[in-house]
Amino acid sequence: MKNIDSYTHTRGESIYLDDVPLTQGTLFGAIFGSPAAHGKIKKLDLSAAMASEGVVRIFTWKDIPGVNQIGGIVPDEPLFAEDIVDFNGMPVAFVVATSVEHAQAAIKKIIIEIDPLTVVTDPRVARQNNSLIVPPRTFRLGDSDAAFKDCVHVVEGIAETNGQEHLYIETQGAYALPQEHGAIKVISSTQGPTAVQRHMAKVLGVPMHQLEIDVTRLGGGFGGKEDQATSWAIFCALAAYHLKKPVKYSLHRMEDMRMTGKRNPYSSDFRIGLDAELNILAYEATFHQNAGAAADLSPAVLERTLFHCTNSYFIPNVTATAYSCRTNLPPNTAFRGFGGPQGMFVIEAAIAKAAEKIGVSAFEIQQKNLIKSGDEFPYGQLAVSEALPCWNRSLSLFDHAKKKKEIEKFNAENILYKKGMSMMPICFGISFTKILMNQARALVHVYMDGSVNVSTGAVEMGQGVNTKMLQVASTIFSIDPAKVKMNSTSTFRVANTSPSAASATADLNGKAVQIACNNILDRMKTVAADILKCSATEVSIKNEIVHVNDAATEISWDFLVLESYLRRISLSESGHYATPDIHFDASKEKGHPFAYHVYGTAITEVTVDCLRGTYKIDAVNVVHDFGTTMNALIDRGQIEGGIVQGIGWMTMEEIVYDEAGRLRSNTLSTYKVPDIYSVPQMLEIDFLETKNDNLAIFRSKAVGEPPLMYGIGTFFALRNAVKAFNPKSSIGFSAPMTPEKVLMGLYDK
Ligand code: LUZ
Ligand code: MOS
Repeated sequence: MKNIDSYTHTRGESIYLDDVPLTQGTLFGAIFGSPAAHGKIKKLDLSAAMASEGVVRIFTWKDIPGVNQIGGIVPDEPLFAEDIVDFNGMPVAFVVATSVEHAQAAIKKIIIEIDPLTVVTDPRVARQNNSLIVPPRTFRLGDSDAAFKDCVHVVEGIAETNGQEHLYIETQGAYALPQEHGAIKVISSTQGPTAVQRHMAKVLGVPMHQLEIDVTRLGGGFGGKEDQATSWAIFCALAAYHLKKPVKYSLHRMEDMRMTGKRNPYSSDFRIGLDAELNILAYEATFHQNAGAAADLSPAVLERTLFHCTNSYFIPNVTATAYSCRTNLPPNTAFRGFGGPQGMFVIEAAIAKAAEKIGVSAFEIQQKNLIKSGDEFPYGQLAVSEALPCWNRSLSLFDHAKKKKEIEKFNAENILYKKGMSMMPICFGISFTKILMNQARALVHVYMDGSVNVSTGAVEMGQGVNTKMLQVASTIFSIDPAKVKMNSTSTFRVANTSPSAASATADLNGKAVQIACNNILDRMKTVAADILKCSATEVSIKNEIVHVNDAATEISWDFLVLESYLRRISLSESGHYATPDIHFDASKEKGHPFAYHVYGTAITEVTVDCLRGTYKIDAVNVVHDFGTTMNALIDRGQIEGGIVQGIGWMTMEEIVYDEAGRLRSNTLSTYKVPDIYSVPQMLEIDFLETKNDNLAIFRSKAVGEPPLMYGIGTFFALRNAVKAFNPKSSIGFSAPMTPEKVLMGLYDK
């Protein structure tokens, strides 16, 4: 089934925040962000801005009726700066005017004087200063200290990954519309409507029931709107609250890039130990996460780094410690993979470095140590592994041995071009690591004409979740998909939702839809049984026809729906789902946190131009564990997009803050993302149908985040090509592998 939005997307008819028709009297906001990354506000003069044309009012923290606090995990993040600013772009004042242009013009007239304080941008410096967001955490399996003594090969090093700009096509924004009795309706470009509602209620000092957050769809989220859509929505709501007028703010691209947090950069130390047969016996890693100025989601991101520190390998002795370091950058946040990719990069770097030292290829170490069913992850969960099936199938399907020979031949025959290849196995845990978040609800109405309306907590952000929700309802009822309509995501229809995140949205909300539909269906079957004088257990519906013991009857879906209504049977239901069997004890750092894992293997081939340092990606060939996909088109789209986004992070996307904490890569001319010319020339995805029982909706495994990590393979393929040109190159493990770094590596002495 096609994505239900494909037709309206193509025709430009899909409705995003900026497509919502404006209500008469709408005012427009703009944020004045701190020009300094750290300091004490000495003076804030709003008078010239207030006098500026079209300005209605300027809001600061003094206008907050409730609390000036939006921290989600740790209450350390003021909505507006009060006397201290701790990142460049930190909101100081919200100007509301009669037009966007007037609001933007007024911002330039605000005068601020700041006494500078020391700016820290390096997480290792922050750790030295003991400036941590939360206490460090350590995951342990076995005894790595003891195991290192038994190792024949011990290798250590440093691995670094930079941040990543989310670059959702639709920037952050919201539109607040005052309603009667003090209620406010907010159209928000958020992955987490309940997070917006909850923090807005606290800031405004009103009950949550006054606040409807309504989301039709987002033009992309990628984690950037899991927690960070909140402030913009509250600014609008705060102004609407005071002015009793609709207020809208959607950020200019450069404001968005400057003021919002990104993927957490990490700087990490590793030590890896192997025996003579290349078994990895011991692994130690210390992660320094650059959290930025506030906790935001960083503690949860940190946790997912630890959960993924051994990627797709079984290592019997592991000690992994993670520090969340407070710096003067915008608070960094969720980004597709959520700390997992940062952890997985480090173990891949450790394996690559060990291979070099030992004089084997990384391939051999990777293959030898793939996790098997029954092996224990460092956090105590036992694997139900598809690692080997994916790995082995990728070798045969894509003829790895032949490719390897071809590349060796090419490299022997060419001086100015070198090819490189890598293997990238992935293993990603599916569930929110915070157990309580693994719940969802859905509201299903069957109307008396047989049509169906479904609301869930899932936010459509281009990933196709609404198509999957619709498929669940039409499959359970066995009716034409055209009979089902998906509603927008509203906090007034579905309450207390978890954000659409963690790759778990289709699973959690899909199961809630399934439960709701099944409950309605059970009641309808009782009605059918009464009409047909049989038992309800004998009744089923197939393609809109009521069957008894698999034999078709004369009764249609439409007839049965109407008959149920006439008999005063409820045709509405709210389904609730909470993932069973997951648990985690943070005091021991052990448990069974994930419903299941997703596996896969990517083979990446690249060619480096050894004169220029430029490169092209010849192929990324993937065998991916889909379980049993419920929508191959959508899932393929997720894999393709994830791979390209991962490649962007690993190769060209380079976030640069200067020493003053100012973002230099603050526009699309200085921040390069993959375009059609930089995607792999070949991108093949093989659907491995895996049969192990799992908790995925219809056994169709989560697909949102896992493929991003295939992109890590490109870094190592490029590195291998550099080494083919200059075996003595000391090129390290610092992503992204930009052409500049490649060039330096090629000619490194
Ligand atoms: N968000 C979150 C996530 O709050 N918890 C998670 O475990 C998670 N994982 C991936 C992406 N977002
Ligand atoms: Mo996400 S990083 O699943 O919002």
